[in-house]
Amino acid sequence: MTKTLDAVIIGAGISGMYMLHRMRGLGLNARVYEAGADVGGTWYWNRYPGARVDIESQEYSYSFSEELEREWKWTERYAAQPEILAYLNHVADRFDLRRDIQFDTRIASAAFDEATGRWTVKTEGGETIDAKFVVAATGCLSVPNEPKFQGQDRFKGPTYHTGRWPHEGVDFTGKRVAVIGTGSSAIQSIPQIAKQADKVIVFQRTPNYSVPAHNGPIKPEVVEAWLANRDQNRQEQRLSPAGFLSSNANEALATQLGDNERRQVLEDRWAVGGFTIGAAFADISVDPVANAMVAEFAAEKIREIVKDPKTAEKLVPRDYPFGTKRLCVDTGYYEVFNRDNVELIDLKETPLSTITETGVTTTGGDFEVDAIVFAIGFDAMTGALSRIDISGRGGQTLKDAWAEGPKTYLGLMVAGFPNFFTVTGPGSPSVLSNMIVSIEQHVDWLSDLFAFMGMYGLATIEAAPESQTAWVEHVNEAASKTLYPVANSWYLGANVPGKPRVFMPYIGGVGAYRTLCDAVAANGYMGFKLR
Ligand code: N01
Repeated sequence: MTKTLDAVIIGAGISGMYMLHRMRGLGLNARVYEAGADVGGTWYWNRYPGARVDIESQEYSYSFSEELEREWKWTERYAAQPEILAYLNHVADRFDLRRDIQFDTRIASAAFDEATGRWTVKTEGGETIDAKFVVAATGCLSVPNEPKFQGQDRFKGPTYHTGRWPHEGVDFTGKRVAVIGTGSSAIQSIPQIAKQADKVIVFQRTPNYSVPAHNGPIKPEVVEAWLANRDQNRQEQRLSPAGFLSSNANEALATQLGDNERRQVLEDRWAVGGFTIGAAFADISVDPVANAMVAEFAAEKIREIVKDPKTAEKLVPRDYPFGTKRLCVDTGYYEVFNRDNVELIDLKETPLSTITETGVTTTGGDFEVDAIVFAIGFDAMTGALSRIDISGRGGQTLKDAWAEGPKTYLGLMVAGFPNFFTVTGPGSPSVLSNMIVSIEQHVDWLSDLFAFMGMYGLATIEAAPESQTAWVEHVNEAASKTLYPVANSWYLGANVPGKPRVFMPYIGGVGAYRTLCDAVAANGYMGFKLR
């Protein structure tokens, strides 16, 4: 039997939960379909040891309900995964969301019917839903990169992916553990695993820049100051470059400061910790000279912390500018290499050749281990959507439409796919920002749109192909003015073999992007076709 709804929302993470709440407020009959067994999205799946947010807790939360914000008490400067998941469960309870969320249900396909102007959505379990709107709240980093190492199936011990960590946790006591990858997930988990395991061997293909979190209990004065000025803080977040204020963006140019002055700025920010260093100067991400100054400072810090000079040199990034791969925020990452039970293998020097029954073999030797942790990241930004069979006008599939890389108008809609929306889709600030701020902006914008369509009795909205083309050009042009495209990052799909090399997020800034989206809406949804 076909279920009829106003809207299907795919995913019960931070986006899907809020979208459901807003749709209910509009009187729409919406239902969320979620592959996992509970709410939380990213924070439901990523349970690896050490997982925590790297934006300060008071900033990384919903802003739509002041009561919610005032009643929830964060305990740490950077909340750990269990606390964030508890928060999201609290939100689900507080707003009674679960009665409209169907868990353990993966969406298999969504097809637009041109005759009716509606979508037919199918679940993997065989249910069919007829809906006016489909909102993909599928997340930017929700599909783990599949390990594809030669010989991996031979390995006799357990293997884990940081993005799909067992709910019951893993006890590494007495074990020798291989960790493959050195991105944020690895950098957070390695210090924790090393506390427990007998031996940890880190297999690094590309070193990452990481800055200390200086995590600790959240300071009462920080919370008080945030809440005392709550409305203004939230508004400033929404209009800021990256959706959070604690980065404390500096307008000064690194190249115009004297050596001592520049050094002082960097030292101060290193001492504060977190992303502040990424915002130390306005020219870091556009001027190679300024960038090299910050990169050199970071390299000095690595050499200061890591006692063995050979290991330190291996940990210093060399082949991409500072911050053009997502900056990591750590608790004791470089320090972990001073432990006797941690060894670093540089896969650029000695590439990984195979996984064997008992461990990992590189061109430099065999490493026997009891367990392997794959911290190899995600098929980012497009991975979740490319795994659903989505077809729009004329039966065109999203896969085909995006064969050369994702194309959207404002990261919100794809030409030829009416009434199909992507929350924090490619072409929006998304992963270059505080995700919750960007999620709320998209969901609020969509809610206003749904209200508008309801008021005027409109059946469909779609992106005009020419607005999409212009937007894609603008997104590319914005990226090309920065150093970001130089790095082989997941922002460009470079971590997934065969993925088109396209800079996917919009780098123009959260505030500028919001202003633009608001102007589009105020001008009768300029660039969209409404019927
Ligand atoms: O994944 P990654 P992640 N052989 O893609 C290596 C967010 N996040 O899960 O750089 C050997 O960054 C790969 O090497 P290389 C955050 O946005 C947030 O750590 O491709 N190595 C790299 O070192 C983050 O950026 C938080 O050469 C292989 C690593 O695996 C994003 O999620 C916490 C390999 C993958 O790093 C992804 O982070 C965690 C291979 N075949 C994550 N394939 C917080 O907010 C890949 N690698 C705290």
